Amino acid sequence: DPSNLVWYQVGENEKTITRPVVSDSMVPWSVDYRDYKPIKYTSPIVLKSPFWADPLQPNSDTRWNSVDKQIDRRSHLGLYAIAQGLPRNPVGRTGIEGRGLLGKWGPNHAADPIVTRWKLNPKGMVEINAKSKKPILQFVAVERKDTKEWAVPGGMCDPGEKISQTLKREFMEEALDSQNMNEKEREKYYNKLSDLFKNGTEIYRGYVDDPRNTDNAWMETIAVNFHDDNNLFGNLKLSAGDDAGKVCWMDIHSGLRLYASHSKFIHQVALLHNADW
Ligand code: RP5
Ligand code: MG
Ligand code: MG
Repeated sequence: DPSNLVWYQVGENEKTITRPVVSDSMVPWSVDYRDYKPIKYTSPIVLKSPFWADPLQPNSDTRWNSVDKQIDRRSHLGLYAIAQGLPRNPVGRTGIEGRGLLGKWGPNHAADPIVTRWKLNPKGMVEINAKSKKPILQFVAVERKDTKEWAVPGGMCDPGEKISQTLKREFMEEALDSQNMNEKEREKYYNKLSDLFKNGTEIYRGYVDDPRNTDNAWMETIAVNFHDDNNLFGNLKLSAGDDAGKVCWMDIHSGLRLYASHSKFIHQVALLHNADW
């Protein structure tokens, strides 16, 4: 995947780092690769030890593969190995050692809310694709500020936070710009969202093919679909916030090219609803 060869960094010290190519056959750790020369990289943002990041060298009492002082260090893929004191990416070689832009050594957990509705034509009827004869589904998409790619408005789980909270909080921040609401507005939107988010269908749980992944730090997520069949969302105004630059209802079809593994999640959602793809 060519988008995986480039290392993005936003904010201060913006620069691009080229990820050494690891051919698919050399990815598994079980394959002997004596000439493997990953570059070492930890972003200057992470080196400054922000509150969301682990220490530069993990403490000797870090509890890998467990919940460690509220931080979930378990992987959805099962137990991961510790090599030379550092977690090893369970999927294999990535070309980069260190944490790159990720805060946590090992799994970095996120949640992805996929909010969908049927596309309506100007007459208010569900729009049907002429070729497939299937109805067209739309989802709330954001344009990420970092890579400028369209994506699901997901984000990282805070320590101790329940997934259901992360899903709501990230949707509020990125698709409704809750950080720029007053208390009253925030409550109104939160209550509406809570209604819609009561019934979700889990779409995916596992590793994400994220451009930030390294040999020692990687993204994992739980993606959940919330389908707005009762037009709860009808008059909720979308507004991009936090790490999202734009937001919109996007038509779902097989031509979508989204951030990381998000096209795969959206395809699953289309199958779930027997929608056009
Ligand atoms: C992706 O990164 C996940 O699927 C999730 O959408 C996202 C979380 O990272 P941030 O949006 O907080 O950067 O791997
Ligand atoms: Mg976010
Ligand atoms: Mg995000």
